[in-house]
Amino acid sequence: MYKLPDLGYTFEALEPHIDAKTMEIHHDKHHAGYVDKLNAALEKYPNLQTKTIEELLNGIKDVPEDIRTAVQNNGGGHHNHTLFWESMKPGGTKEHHSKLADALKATFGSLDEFKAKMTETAVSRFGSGWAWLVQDGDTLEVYSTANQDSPIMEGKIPVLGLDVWEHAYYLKYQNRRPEYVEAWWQVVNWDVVAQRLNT
Ligand code: MN3
Repeated sequence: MYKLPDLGYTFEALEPHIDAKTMEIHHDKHHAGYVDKLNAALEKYPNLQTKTIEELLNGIKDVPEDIRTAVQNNGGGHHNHTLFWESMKPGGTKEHHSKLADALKATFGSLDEFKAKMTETAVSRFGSGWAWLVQDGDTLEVYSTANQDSPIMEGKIPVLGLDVWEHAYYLKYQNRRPEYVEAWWQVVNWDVVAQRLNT
């Protein structure tokens, strides 16, 4: 059984950048729904229930066909959102990690250029999906996935993910996705991003 993780902070903790009502619905309804549907899909496959969520997503092609789409959508949704909550912190943290800064500079030119690329990727994602910073072997890459597809399904390691489904911002920002993305940068927990890069 997969479990809905706690946020680690209160619903209103990310105000004014991300509003409390959005956080409450996003965590308690959307994320909880992915977890419930994932568990329901795995009910008749006990051997899959003991896998970590990463193992499950990494082996998505081996998941029985009758539940593969359900696992892709809801398993992806579970992992993506868990990573998303952990990637934010009230007030954000400073980007002072030298190894992370060096890696971003080597790949994108500078931290600002990385942010611009991630922002552009998030804003231009058509419809529902995610913008990602991923590690693929020795290289870093920014790209996006549709729906709840996880980079893990493609053998990539998600380092930072930004949810650009409308449910992530519509109550406060309506159609103004660029404003939401700009606000989100204010609450990024770079400590966690740096840790992911090191593993
Ligand atoms: Mn979401």
